[in-house]
Amino acid sequence: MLTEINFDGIIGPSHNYAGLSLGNIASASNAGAVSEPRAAALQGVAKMRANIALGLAQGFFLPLDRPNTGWLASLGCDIASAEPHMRAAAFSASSMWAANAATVSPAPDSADGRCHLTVANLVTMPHRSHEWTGTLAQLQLAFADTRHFAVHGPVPAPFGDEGAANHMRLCNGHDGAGVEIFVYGKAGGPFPARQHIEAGKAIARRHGLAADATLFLQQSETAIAAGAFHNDVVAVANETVLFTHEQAFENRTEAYAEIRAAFPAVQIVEVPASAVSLADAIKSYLFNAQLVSLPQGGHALVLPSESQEVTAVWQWLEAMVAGNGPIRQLIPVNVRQSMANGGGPACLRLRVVADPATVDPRFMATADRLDTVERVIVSHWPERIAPADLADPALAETVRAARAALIDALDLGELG
Ligand code: SUG
Repeated sequence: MLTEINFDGIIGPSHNYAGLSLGNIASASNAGAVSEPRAAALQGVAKMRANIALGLAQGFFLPLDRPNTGWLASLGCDIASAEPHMRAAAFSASSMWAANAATVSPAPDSADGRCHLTVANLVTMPHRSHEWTGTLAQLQLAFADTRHFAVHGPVPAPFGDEGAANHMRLCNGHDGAGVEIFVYGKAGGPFPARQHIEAGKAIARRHGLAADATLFLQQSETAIAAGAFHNDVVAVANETVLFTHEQAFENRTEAYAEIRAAFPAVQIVEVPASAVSLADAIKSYLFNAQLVSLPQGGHALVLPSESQEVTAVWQWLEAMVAGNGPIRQLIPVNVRQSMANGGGPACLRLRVVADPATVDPRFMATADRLDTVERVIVSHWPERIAPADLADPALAETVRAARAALIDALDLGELG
């Protein structure tokens, strides 16, 4: 039975605030702060547990091998000799944001009836550009059953691809055929547009998507310039619902018309700029929510607790759920450590529509396996990392030992 499984990136032991992401306001404003990797990872596990309690299928990916000394070596340096920004790039725990791991086309959308995954190249940000090799290794292991899955390597540079963060899917039910929307950027004011239209087109071809069920829409320059470095900071879709800020798309009227033509059943829930400014949307991350179908029917928004702190946002959301729309429930979650680097609940997960029985069970989250993960986090994850700690060889050792302990506890030695 095909169902939506959310694979969360377990927040890695090297989680730190290095201000590496130009155009990501939270990352820039928390640069140099002291991080709390242990608390961060426990917040992530609590989110997974809460989603399981809602009746949702849950999986996880492991942190990557950091610091990435092989990457530094290819650049002619090592941890000791690297300049601070390159050392931080080698240490980054950015693979926690699993929405950027891959673009996923479920089996009902593809010509060969398999679920297709293309690992994201993440070429725009240096600290993220070396994620894909480790991510690909995990995708190939988790989705090794080639009767049901096809895992593709990255789209070649220079076509930037940020994975599912710039991809949405509309459908009548997760297990039926859908319309896939690739949202690309062209310009972002002072900030980079990370997703190239050619990347989306290449993925659509590789995944065997039907032309009449595939859309390419431009993200608005205003949104990127305001800090929406990924489309999932200003819009999210689930089944028939598109929850979006008024200024998410460059040509809003044409974009909505194209969506309606391709998928007439769409319910567009638009938040007007007059009610919630782009600045408040980005501060509160209300759109970086998991819009989920509850087993008992209806949609819920699993959103960051920061949304409750911006009055205009929370008022709008409360009025929305009190009304007659498709989104009926608000579920705030605390992922503050990730949020301080610009990653909300939606960034932390990759949605894969599949039969859970066809996935390598070691990547599926059960209460017991999450207990195991939590035990390793509590015993091995550093409590704090200050920027200067990255130069201390002891931290690299702690981080490596922590990941090794998790691999061991989850019996995932292939990833070692
Ligand atoms: O790529 N932050 C990530 C946040 C990714 C959020 N993902 C989605 N929207 N789907 C990024 O900007 C900050 C790391 C640092 O600054 O140290 C960072 O990489």
